[in-house]
Amino acid sequence: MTTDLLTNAPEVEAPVFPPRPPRQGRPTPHISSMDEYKKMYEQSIADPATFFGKMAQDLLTWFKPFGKVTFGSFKEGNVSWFLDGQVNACYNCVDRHALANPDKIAIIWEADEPNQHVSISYGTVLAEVSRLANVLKKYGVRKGDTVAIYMPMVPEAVYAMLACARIGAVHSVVFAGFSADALRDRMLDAKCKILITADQGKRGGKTIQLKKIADEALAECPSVHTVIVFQRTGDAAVPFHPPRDVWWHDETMNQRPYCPCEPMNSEDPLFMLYTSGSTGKPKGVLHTTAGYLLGVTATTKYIFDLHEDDVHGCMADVGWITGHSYIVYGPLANGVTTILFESIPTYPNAGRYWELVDKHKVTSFYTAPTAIRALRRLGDEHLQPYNLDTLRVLGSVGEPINPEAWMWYYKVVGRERCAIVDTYWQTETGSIIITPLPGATPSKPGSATLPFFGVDVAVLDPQTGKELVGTGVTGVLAVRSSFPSIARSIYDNHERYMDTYLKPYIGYYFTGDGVTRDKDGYYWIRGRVELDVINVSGHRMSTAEIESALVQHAACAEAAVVGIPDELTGQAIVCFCTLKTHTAPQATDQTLLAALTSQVRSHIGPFATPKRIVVTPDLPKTRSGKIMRRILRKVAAGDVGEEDVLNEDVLRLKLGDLTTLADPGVVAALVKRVATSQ
Ligand code: 6R9
Repeated sequence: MTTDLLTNAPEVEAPVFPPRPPRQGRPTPHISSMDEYKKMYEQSIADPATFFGKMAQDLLTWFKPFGKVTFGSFKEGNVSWFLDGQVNACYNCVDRHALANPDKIAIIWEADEPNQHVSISYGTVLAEVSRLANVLKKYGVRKGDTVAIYMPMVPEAVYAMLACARIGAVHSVVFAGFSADALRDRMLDAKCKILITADQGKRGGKTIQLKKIADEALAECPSVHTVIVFQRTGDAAVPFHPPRDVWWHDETMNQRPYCPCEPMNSEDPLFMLYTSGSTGKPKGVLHTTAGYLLGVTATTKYIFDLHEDDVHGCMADVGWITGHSYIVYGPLANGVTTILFESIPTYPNAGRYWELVDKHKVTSFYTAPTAIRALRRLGDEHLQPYNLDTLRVLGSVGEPINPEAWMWYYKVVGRERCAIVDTYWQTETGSIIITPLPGATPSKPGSATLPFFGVDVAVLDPQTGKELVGTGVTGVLAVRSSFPSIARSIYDNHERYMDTYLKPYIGYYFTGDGVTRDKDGYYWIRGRVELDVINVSGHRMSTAEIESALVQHAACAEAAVVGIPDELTGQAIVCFCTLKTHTAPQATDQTLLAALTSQVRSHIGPFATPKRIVVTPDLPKTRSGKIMRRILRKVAAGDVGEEDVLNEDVLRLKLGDLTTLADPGVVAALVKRVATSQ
């Protein structure tokens, strides 16, 4: 394991911001003191069965009560919660609110163009979800089948997820920024027979050709027999191939607006979502029904401090886990109003988020550090015209938030009156696991602070796996015992689940992140400990995926990809490629560089666009042939200059031990290439 990210972890000294007292007329926070948090946290660890048993009864509606609250262990890989209970996620997110209060607004859809929005009641959501659920049944979808969803940010994307949940189908949402190849691989892996998509998507004034891309993917997915196409734009030129393709509007129009909910066992799968790991093949992380639902319901309630009339604005895309948990399942299970935002923070100008907050009276707002940094750079004047007074909680997710961005969020957006919640979690944890609680936790800019209820955090020595106890320690972040929303498996590959998460340190769930526990017991996430997973603007991807895209280009012999620090995007992608000999003269050819870039974009998606591609005669390798990414990362980040290579001692100081390099001359050549290529 590469652990140089963890060496020399700086002493963490930071200012402390106590929780803000509630303003006049605002609700008292659910958890309003550190003592209350500590008491509940201790209970949740000492007796999780009682703690979560009660919470599951209080927060969820059950068709049949559960028996044993928790069973299984990380050691065995058989974690399960709320055994033999029967529950339906859609019922909890829609029906129970629609039955009590059908006119209450469930979703506010803020369209790409700023003057368009639609408010949708819980009653309407129930009817629309039911109609689609009946369409799915008509096309043969049954409990346990997987349905692929490749949708833009429209309410129908949410209906599609909930319709699956309603009839017990397992949804597999593929982010609409993914390419045809990526969609194809995911549909094949999940053995999908149905795809729900749209003619086109709109984002930041641009049109995304979803159906065209889907058609390309479908050409190699013969098992998909039905494609339900929602008309977002109605463009007549969009390809449509009956009988495989059917229109959403034609089909739903003919269905009854009620469909009964399938009672699901607590441990039945609810959805799968692909995420990048250390190999090129994405893994379908599998979440089950009751545990996931309880995790997101509880975290949304306590971390965003939701109350009856709140409007929750999570700016993520439903194609990522943040959208699943904090746009769809978490807010709707709590019966509040959730915002679905189709656009981007800078369209038509950098005031878009704040206009949205003002217009819809958003009370909790959730975005990623990359957006916060970009908006901060564009200037405070974009906030001036708007009234942000309704805001109480501001959340951050996806990567560490640097203290400067935190302070800007706190002062300029929150006007020093809002709680900042830096929430740490992963696709695999299903819900937030380390976070402050508004009203209770004193914050430190840059720290995700303390664990949520039931999350028993450990810091391990990466080499020995021994627990590093006490304060002022840095190691890898692990969790000692299971909590309800932890993923149960990888779709059709339990062995990979065990190998990735549960076997590296027996008895623990391994997050893959480095962490420091400071003198006050606060956690500071330090990023991935392995260099093979990188995080660009909060999008997690594996270097192997990008490398495998590059080597599929006819000219590319070998590729090595690294992440380098980037002020705006957190990390940026730098690719090193060697060329097949017959193409070598084109090494700096702009057309070749453009072709390699588009190779990555078309295999993965535009969000994986490399910042830089360096064509080099050779890559640094160990004698056993392993590429030394550690060296590439430092060279790419500009840590080594041309003059440094002249002095062996300086080089050793900057790059570490180079004795395992098969050909030490490679470094000088590399540094030169990086300096001369743009
Ligand atoms: C929710 C989500 C997970 C990885 C995770 C970590 C990084 C997420 C963070 C954070 C520091 C935070 N990460 N939140 N790092 N502070 N508040 O992003 O899921 O896409 O699976 O990524 O993101 O490295 O391991 P996912």
